[in-house]
Amino acid sequence: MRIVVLAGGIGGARFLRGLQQAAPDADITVIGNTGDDIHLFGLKVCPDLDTVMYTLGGGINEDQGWGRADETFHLKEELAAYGAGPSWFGLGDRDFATHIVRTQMLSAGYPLSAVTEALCDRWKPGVRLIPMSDDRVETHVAVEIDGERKAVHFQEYWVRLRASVDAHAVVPVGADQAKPAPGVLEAIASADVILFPPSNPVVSVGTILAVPGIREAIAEAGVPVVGLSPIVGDAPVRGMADKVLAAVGVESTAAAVAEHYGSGLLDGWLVDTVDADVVERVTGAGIRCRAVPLMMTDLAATAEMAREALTLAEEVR
Ligand code: GDP
Ligand code: FO1
Ligand code: CA
Repeated sequence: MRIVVLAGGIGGARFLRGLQQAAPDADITVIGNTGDDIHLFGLKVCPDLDTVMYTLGGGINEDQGWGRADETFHLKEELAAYGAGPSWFGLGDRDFATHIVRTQMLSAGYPLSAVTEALCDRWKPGVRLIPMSDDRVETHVAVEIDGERKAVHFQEYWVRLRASVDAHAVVPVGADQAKPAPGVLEAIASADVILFPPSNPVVSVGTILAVPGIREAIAEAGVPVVGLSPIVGDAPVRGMADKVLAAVGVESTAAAVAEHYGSGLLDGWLVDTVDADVVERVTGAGIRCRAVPLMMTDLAATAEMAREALTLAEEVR
């Protein structure tokens, strides 16, 4: 079975571990979000690609969900001693090596998709990880600070500001000009099932869908498209997804997120058991819906979520 997953960082990566356990023989292609990417200290940092790569490759900091296990921060301290910022983004020594190798390869002319494949040669994540695009896409967030309206990089909004101010708009800068990376449209066209893990619907899955051709390819693939809600009990399980959902006029409920994707894209939607009351509403919107436990507390629970998603896919096929 060929499975395509559109993934952000932590939510996407943790779900993928469960999917690998639930479907050990499946051929899994992950289309990764690169809208979170940022250039720091002359280096290209791809947080969501790295989170997937490290999580599936056994190098992730499990408590944090991002960055490397057993990490140190000597380089960051030395940079700070020179007054070289930003200091609000925690790049560790081990992690730095990834960004150095990536930047070196990009400078030599390799596209990001080829670089990602080379990095994965080390980590062996057990999936094919492809960035959504080789072209530069950067999510910016329009905010108002001290009465002044300005746009900040998504990482600045998320990490430095901790989404403490309202987001007026979320713009994937460059997405309209970006082309899907080699292999993306081919993977979608030959998929048996397409999954939206519990990833951020706006800045992760939404950004991937903003690359011209990807949404269309999914809608035209003619195979089941099933998503799992990242919103449980009217709030994100982790992070501040409610802030970016509000920016696009979507309330933070499992039902509203399903309707935001829409029946033109989604065939099936899993909500948590605490949201069982919305099953009827989602079904009424033309999306087959079921309530099952959706908390990725451990691998067994996550694998069960993946099994439920694949079962729902069979029902809508
Ligand atoms: P990010 O790039 O690190 O922000 O990660 P993603 O975009 O892949 O996923 C973030 C989303 O995952 C957040 O909106 C969380 O609400 C959601 N999430 C995290 N853990 C869980 C969980 O255990 N269950 C569910 N249903 N959603 C989760
Ligand atoms: N998230 C944080 O909250 N603080 C950090 O300092 C931070 C550093 C960081 C470094 C590398 C990396 O791959 C990810 C990192 N993240 C950090 C996570 C990440 O940037 C965000 O949580 C997601 O992009 C939000 O979707
Ligand atoms: Ca992310």
